[in-house]
Amino acid sequence: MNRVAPLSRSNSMARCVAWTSPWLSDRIPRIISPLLSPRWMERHSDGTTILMARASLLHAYSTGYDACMAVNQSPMYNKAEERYRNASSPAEKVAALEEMLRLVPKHKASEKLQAALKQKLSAAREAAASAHKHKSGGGQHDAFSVPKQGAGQVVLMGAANVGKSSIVGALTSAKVEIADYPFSTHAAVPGMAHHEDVPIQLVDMPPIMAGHVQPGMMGAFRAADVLLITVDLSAIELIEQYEQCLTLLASHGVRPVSEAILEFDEDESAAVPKRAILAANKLDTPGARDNLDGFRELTGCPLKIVPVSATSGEGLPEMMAAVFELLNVIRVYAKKPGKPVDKSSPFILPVGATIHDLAVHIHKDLAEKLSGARIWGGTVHDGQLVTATHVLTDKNVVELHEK
Ligand SMILES: Nc1nc2c(ncn2[C@@H]2O[C@H](COP(=O)(O)OP(=O)(O)OP(=O)(O)O)[C@@H](O)[C@H]2O)c(=O)[nH]1
Ligand SMILES: [Mg+2]
Repeated sequence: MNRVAPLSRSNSMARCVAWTSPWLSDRIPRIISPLLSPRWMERHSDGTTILMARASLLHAYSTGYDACMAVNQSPMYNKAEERYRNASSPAEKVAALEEMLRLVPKHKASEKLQAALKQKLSAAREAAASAHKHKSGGGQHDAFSVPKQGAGQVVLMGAANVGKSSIVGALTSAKVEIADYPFSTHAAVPGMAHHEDVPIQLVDMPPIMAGHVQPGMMGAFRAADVLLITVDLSAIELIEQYEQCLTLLASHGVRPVSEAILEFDEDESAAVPKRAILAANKLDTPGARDNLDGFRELTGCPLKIVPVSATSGEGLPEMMAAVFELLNVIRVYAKKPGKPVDKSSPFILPVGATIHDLAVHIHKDLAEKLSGARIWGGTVHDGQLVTATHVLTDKNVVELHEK
């Protein structure tokens, strides 16, 4: 292992990237040294180069180099980091940090990152212990917390009467309360919807009021994988409904974005990006399409807008497809050698997951015994033999091989 670039100026430590392309390895040190002040760069005997530098700079730089970003931390680590950023309790922070520490690559280059994680973990453990001591037993804080199921959790957010419960009712078998008077929903009501064969959890919520939510609701919005901000295309207050959601999120340090890949700010006090879609409901009502045009024009809403009608069902499949795309996950099917593929329940993994990640997901022991795999679908030849580091794509069929 040769160090390529020595430690230069001290810099706030951020993120590791690694790449194996010799082309990149030759050029990156030369191009980035003046730009990034790399903290550390190493070449490993397997051809991997590891660089640690400030995340924001690295991102700006690496946009021209897909290969570089593609191997930036593991997708499992990124998921855990996302859970950490969205944690609404010290206990959730502890769980996410433990996972991040387990998943961070154990290289010399990541020693600083490991140390920082350990420091955060011990602070979070202390906070969790003191929160436990002071817990009054009311459980109020968790009143709206719903255990996640399926490929991702989508929490509905919006003013009264916009049709949140109607959307959940149209897509799931959950017993939701639908009424033409406001505040008909009082609790979080989960239900399972589908995009093709992928189960996705929808959670109906009580309405938000200007600048105010019931205790615990904000925690549910933070914990969501995707927020479905819902507005009513027939309402005079259409724009206000949208702005109320934005204001509430902003006042709690949350910034909705329709991007599958989240870029967290190094500064932990900055607003946390949250994946969100805008569901413009009641498309079946008179004048709804004109109102939608006006809404787009006047708000310049940067979120992905999906026009839907919970009543007629129009737009709901497109909305679920948009949610699936934003969840940034893939589905893969497992197959035993000599047996037909089991398509009844796909495995859901983050985009960028490898054969090894799939094995870990199924069972830790399986990952240890893994020798490689045969895969079908996507860009590979049917039945192609691949190694554990092969990156999976949506709808791959995988036959794991043990040593
Ligand atoms: N025309 C039309 N009416 C709808 C649609 N979706 C919901 N509604 C009606 O709007 C009213 C409110 O619907 P809900 O689903 O209860 O609204 P909500 O957002 O859950 O309301 P709260 O629980 O009070 O926040 C009901 O009368 C629904 O039948 C739609 O797509 N088209
Ligand atoms: Mg409701």
